[in-house]
Amino acid sequence: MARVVVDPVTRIEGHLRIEVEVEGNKVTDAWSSGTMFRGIEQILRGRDPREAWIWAQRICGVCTTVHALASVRAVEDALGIEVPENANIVRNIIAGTQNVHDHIIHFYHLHALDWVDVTLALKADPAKTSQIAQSISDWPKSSATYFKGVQDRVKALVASNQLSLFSSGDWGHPAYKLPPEVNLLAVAHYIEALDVQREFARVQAVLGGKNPHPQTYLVGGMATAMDGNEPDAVINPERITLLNQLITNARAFVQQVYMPDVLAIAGFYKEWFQYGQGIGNYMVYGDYANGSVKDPAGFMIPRGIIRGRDLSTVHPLDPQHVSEFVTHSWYTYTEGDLVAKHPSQGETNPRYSGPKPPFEFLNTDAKYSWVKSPRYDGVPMEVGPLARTLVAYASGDDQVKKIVDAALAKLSLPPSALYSTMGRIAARAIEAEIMVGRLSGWVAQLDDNMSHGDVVIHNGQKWNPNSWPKSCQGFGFHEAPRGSLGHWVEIENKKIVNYQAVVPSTWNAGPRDAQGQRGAYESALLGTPLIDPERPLEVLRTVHSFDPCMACAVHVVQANGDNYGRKALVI
Ligand code: NFE
Ligand code: MG
Repeated sequence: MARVVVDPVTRIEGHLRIEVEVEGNKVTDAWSSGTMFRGIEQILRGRDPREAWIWAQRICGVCTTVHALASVRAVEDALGIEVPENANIVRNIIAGTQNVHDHIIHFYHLHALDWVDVTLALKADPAKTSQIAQSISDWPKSSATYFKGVQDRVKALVASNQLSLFSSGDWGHPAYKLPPEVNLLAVAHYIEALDVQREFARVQAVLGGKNPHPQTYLVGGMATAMDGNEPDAVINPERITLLNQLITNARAFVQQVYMPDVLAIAGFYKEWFQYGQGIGNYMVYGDYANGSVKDPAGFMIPRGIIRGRDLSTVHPLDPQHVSEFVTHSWYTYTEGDLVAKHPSQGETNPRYSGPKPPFEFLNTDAKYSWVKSPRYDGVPMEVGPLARTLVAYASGDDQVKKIVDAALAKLSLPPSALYSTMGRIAARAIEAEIMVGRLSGWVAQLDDNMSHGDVVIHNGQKWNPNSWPKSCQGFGFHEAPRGSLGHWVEIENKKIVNYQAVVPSTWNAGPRDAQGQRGAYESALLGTPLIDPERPLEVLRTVHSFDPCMACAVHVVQANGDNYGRKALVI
């Protein structure tokens, strides 16, 4: 039996350590540890709730805007504020753009290299790559000359001996299975995706002033002035044209590159539709309201829970049933560390007792992570694009069903294949395709409202704190790229007295709870095959399939020179 330590896990946001026990080339147990503490919940205490979103948004620079949205919604919920339709639409466009942007980055820049061996791209025949590309898509950049050009760029990079971001890959690992030509195709699209994500982020620059961290939120609406006759308004006919153009370009990339690439690569790794199954419970708050965020019936992404992989029933969800354990996390609760607390009563009292330099194993019988352990009715849940796809599929969403069934048919797989590492990757592409399609509808709605003179975008009714109750509590939520996000705020005498964020990566990356139940990463890693425990590429495949964000999950790391560059320590 060997203990394999991967620390830090790279190609994620933030700092994550994974320890696995390996027996007979299979993972027999796993522990997930968030190794950074941020403390934004503490920073929010004592502040004016109207500015909470500015601080909360800094929880993360990858899912950037999502915490601003959850935060304004929490404060609006506490103060009983409904936002105008236009504000809701602009929020949907910003959030939907974030979703698609994030999924493209995840597949190409954070995850692809677990499946794509860049060095093999050098051995490809560009003419054959061109044939493959044209057989799976009508994306115009697909000539042999184009792929030869990409190959030459990679050759020059290798010859320069400055591999930069490609320098510490597991190149040559026997778990890589793509033919050289498909590797070249993926490398070409890796490079193209850099431009695509930069261009698409301009939607946020238009509507939010900048990316990351758009600056146009307000409690009660948005600060994005709409005026059909005003060249200086944030939203005017010229901007509508620009938004449509940016969305059209991104949609072409998702449909003609991202989705075909996912299907092509997945076809070579079909066994990964069995590995990485995980907990089997899926939770979705739901989001993208057509009207009020208080009415889940109108959500584009339906709310609900699936238990034990049973798609015959979507269980109702009530955020009151969420709680967090700190039994195995570096925090203490006033009532002791065996209880779970609802976030409205939540506490963040850090007390580190983990490994000391230069090296110690995690003490997995005690506390071993900065991430808390969220539970629903005491049960661990997986959140994210796969959870959303499954809940929508089981709820009978026609569009989701159609795209999922088409993808499964192409790969000759049953729906149960979705409960897997590759299922998470496929679900993300499916979600991106649906979302990028919805974006133009919201822009059209905005344009239509503007042309009818409906330009109200803020409800300032309760802007004056003297109109607030002496004390109140609120819950704000969002389906962020990585899953269900909740912010809970308590306001007293016009100030925040408690603030708790329970974030998608908190759900997925959390450690065991008081009952010893594993978190989502920990469960998904069980049974993962490892060809070579010294190079645990397969562990990364499953962990990366969740798109970890530890900055979010634990909402200042001790920079120890040794810790840069992923390493696997086998003992
Ligand atoms: Ni920092 Fe995030 C998303 C949130 S956490 S990336 O998506 O909320 O998982
Ligand atoms: Mg928290």
